[in-house]
Amino acid sequence: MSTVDKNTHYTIVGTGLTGLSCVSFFQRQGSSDFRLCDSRENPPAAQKIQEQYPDVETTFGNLDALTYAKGDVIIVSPGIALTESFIEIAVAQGAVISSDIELFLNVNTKPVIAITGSNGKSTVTTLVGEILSSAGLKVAVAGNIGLPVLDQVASVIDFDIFVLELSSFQLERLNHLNAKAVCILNVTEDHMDRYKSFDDYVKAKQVIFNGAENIAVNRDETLSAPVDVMTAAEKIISFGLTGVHDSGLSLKIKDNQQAICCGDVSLINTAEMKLKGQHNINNVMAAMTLCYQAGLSWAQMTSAVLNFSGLSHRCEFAGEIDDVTYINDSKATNVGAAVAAINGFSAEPGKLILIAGGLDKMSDFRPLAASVEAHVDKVILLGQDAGKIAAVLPDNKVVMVSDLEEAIKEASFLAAPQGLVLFSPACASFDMFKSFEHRGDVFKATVLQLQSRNSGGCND
Ligand code: UMA
Ligand code: ADP
Repeated sequence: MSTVDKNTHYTIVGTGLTGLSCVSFFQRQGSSDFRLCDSRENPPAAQKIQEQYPDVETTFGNLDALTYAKGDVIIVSPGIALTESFIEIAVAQGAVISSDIELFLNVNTKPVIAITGSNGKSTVTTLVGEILSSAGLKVAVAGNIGLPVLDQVASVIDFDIFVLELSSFQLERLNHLNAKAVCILNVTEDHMDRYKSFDDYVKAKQVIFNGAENIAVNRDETLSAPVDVMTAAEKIISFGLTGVHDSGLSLKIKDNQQAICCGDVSLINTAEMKLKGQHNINNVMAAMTLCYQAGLSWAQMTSAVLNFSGLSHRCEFAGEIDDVTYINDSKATNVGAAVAAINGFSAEPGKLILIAGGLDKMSDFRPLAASVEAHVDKVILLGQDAGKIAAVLPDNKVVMVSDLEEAIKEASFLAAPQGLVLFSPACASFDMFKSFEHRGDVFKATVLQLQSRNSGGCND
């Protein structure tokens, strides 16, 4: 891979995973014409930076006084809004905004498959990686999934293809991605604390289409398609639980079994999939379409799809107690994800207890109310913004609790035999937990404790 531009001065903003991956990348490239900044006085990684990169120039705290020459590049981590005053000041002085993804694109010569959407990104990204690997390709999976792409460039030297999960924050600071195949899985409200309007959020996602060779469009989601009417139809293959597309995937009944089909050819019997829920059938179709557009045949994909059991904290089985199944969907940090999980299980009336709540991201909870009305018996609410969810639900369906332990205990009292307790919070976790993973781990551990207590174990 070629080097970074040696004639440009770079400012890396953010000392999280992204910022530090840029520092390592510059050092590997033998470039030292950069400084590392963070708008926090004492960012969590300060000591590590001092130890690992003692020679790197750093500025922590207010960044408004930094100066820039025309053409300097400011690499902004995704967690930082471009509306921050120190970025507007940099741009006014002639600095150009860039990102780790753009640095990667400047040096990358391999095909890229890129996935965005409000929900399902990590599931689809991982599955695309598994399908391509099972076909014998050397695959690097990276991006918003928690693996900065520049770190992957370092660790996966001999790769054939990149699979990138991209958030709206990462896309909003790119011009062209020029990917081999891309997909916007769906767009529902998320990160409304970062965007002026839903339209701005939609626009950020649409950047993924710029320069794309192939586009996979989800027929079930209106905001999955390019809004640019000039996009050539031959670039697009659609998939979906509804409708058909000549060369794309659809859902049909074949020999009395529901199957993912291309035309009339049955490819996957959905009952044989380890992934459960309607939304996951849609995710599988997205992953298969992208792999097809990257050059695989449908037949090459079946075993990887059937073997894929999904990721932790996404509609994950957490335990069974007294004939009631407990599902950990802690990754459902927005309303759209929780709605998909509730609808996806298609529980019989009276059988579904939902545990939700946490930190609201300025969401509209009314779509959740519609799903609750159709499928949920009782909603147990916890967390800082529980009251906002309760406000849109009928009083007789709501039980307020103060923590997750109490929520699970309450759910175990309320659940009917053969029922389902779904923990799908529709909110961020940071009011009570370190992360969605921490929140999901607490849920699973508490379910296991209850299971062991009920079966006479001595876990207390
Ligand atoms: N921050 C400051 N000042 C700074 C730098 C950071 O206050 O100068 C704060 C940010 O507001 C943010 C936190 O520090 O709250 C960390 O932000 P960051 O961009 O530095 O985080 P990284 O560790 O670099 O992680 C980022 C992505 N984080 C975000 O987009 C917030 C990770 O996605 C991603 O996995 C990683 O890059 C590698 O690409 C996480 C995420 O939550 C999982 N993404 C959002 C989501 O999925 O909903 C978009
Ligand atoms: P992301 O990376 O976009 O957050 P994940 O694959 O981690 O997506 O799934 C997060 C949550 O979103 C899951 O817990 C599930 O409830 C929900 N979800 C998964 N796939 C979909 C989909 N296709 N449509 C709507 N919601 C989904």
